[in-house]
Amino acid sequence: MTLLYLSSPERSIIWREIFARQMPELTFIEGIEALNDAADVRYIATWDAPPDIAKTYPNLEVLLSVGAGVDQFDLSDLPENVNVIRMVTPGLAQMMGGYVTMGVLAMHRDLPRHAQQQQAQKWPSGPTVMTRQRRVGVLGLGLLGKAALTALAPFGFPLAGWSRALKDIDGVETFAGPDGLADFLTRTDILVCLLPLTDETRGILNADLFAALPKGARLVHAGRGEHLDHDALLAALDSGQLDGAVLDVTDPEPLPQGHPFWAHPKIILTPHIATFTDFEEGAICAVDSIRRHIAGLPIAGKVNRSKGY
Ligand code: NDP
Ligand code: OXD
Repeated sequence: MTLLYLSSPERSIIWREIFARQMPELTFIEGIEALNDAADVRYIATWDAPPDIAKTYPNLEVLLSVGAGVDQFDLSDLPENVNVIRMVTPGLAQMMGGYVTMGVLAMHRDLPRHAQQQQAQKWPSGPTVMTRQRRVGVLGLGLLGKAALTALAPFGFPLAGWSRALKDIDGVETFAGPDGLADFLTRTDILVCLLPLTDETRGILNADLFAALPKGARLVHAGRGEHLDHDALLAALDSGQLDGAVLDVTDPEPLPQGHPFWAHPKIILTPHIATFTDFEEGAICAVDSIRRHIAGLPIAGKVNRSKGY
């Protein structure tokens, strides 16, 4: 029973040790060069799937993403019997809660404008908006969307969320599906995107969506770069339809030199750091997922292949 590990050497120091301790029956192989027989491989842990995965690893049972997303995999390229599993760890959720809180508060308190004023050595104050007057809406109510809402709860923003299937979350107004999107957007002053990237969500942050938000709304985007139409965001910021954006993800990453987002006065850009899979938590999650797979038990991070997340 072999796990083929194809990720960074820093992560492998921790993973190797945890697998040796918690799953000694499994052979941990780091790198394709170290592999004697590809037919031994039952599990692969990686960010990018190796080419020709189905043909090369005929006995593969589980493809583990070392991150929270799986959009980097071509799911159509994998045999149906291969389970795709992503990281679901407490640290991922906790850190994202902190990032979204930071982004929402930065937008709520007009941080980009204050930063500009500091540069200009100016001290004017703007109108004060109370949190109860600023409605926050989260696109995506999975592990990370829910964590964001939990982190935001103490501040007093009216909260809402949108997902594919309707959810019941204490203190949160919920909306679902394409039919629920317009009503969700109409009541949202700060929009947070924590959707997975799928064929249905690619390009969702576009001119139509921005036009459906109240004038002067703001965006906090920590999903995937391909959710966002860059030109539409720039146009919405120029026209005042949107009044600010915090972006943790872009397409491509990093942006090319000279891209308008780098120096835009209304954009705060961070380099895909909203959250991170702690190596130790990731290894523990991987061991647990493999154990559950072997035992035929439900697995928290198991991807629904037809939905794509
Ligand atoms: P989950 O799979 O747990 O949750 C996804 C949520 O999105 C679910 O609530 C789902 O609805 C909803 N959703 C998916 N498709 C649609 C759709 N077509 N219409 C409406 N709702 C939809 O994902 P996580 O919360 O763990 O992660 C979300 C994303 O965050 C990742 O896929 C990745 O893109 C991003 N991410 C960003 C990081 C960063 O550092 N910036 C790090 C890690 C992840 P339902 O519940 O009804 O199925
Ligand atoms: C992830 C990410 O999916 O870093 O883990 O975005």
